[in-house]
Amino acid sequence: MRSVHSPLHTGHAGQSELVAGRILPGFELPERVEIVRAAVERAGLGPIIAPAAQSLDVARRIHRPDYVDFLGDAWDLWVAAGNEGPALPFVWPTRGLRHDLRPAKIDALLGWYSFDGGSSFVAGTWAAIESSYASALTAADLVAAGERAAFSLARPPGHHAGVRTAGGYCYLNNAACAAERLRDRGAGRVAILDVDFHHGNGTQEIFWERSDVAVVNLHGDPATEYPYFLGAAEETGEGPGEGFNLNLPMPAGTDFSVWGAALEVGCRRIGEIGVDALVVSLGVDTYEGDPISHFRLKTSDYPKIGARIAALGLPTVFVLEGGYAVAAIGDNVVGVLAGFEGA
Ligand code: 6XA
Ligand code: ZN
Repeated sequence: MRSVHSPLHTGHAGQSELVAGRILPGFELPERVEIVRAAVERAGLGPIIAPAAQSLDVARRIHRPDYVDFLGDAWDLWVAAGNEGPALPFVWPTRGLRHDLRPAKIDALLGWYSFDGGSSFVAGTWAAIESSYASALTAADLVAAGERAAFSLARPPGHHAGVRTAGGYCYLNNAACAAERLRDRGAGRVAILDVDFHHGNGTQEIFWERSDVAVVNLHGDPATEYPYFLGAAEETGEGPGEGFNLNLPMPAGTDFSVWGAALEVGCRRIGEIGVDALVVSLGVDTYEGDPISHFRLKTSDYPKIGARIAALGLPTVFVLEGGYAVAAIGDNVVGVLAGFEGA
């Protein structure tokens, strides 16, 4: 399969995040994608191509247009206000505060357009966001044009990004945009299968009331795991989307014997719904060695995931999400993709 990749992600570096009471360098590093790229090359998975230039039209339908504009403007506004380091929010319009007045100042806009402090901006952030988005749409176009599968080998990730909020290292929801693109190109219904350790709260929010994009999430139980405030089993969608959102939360310590059974449930559900194409939010922070997550999958489990996904028999777009055990991220991601191709 072809992988879509742009070097522009490297400008999104030097972000900070608040971890256990300290501002630390972010976990979501450029080397993550560089290591996956090297592993794709080493495994001979197929050509690595550049993304085609893409308009922001799909992003503006998936997200609020003013949010997309903000992402493009945030760094310049931050610098114009006299700041130098990473742009981080520090105040949010949560319960008890007003949400009906869009603020004027960048310090407040950062909180207005985010749900946590995990998505800071540096000089190269917007170019990286655009390149990750373009990679996902290009991969979707390859699949819409008849390829069995394609891989968006890009960062920043996207599955936490909601209709109007950044968070959890995410800005534009690349997987949601890929699904929308597949719909635009003729798929009647699409499924998104999110196998990242963390619940894809943004993806769930975006498609909550839609039946044309079904969302299946396997993740750490939000009672104890980030993002905490979405992802319970009882959340099944609303209105026309009722029954098209499936959450399969699992406790910390889950290994492949349990996780693989949940994947089976998720895949069967996708089969019952009946879809024309699949987008996989491919996070490998389910790995036993991941520094911020709490499942116990082994490197030898990842090819089995790819093989099970292949058995769905669907045109498939893989979009990279999380995974922070950098020494293993290449083998784990390529394990899924090679397991898919070998099935
Ligand atoms: C909170 C943890 C962010 C999780 C990001 C992630 N600092 N999401 O991997 O899938
Ligand atoms: Zn994750």
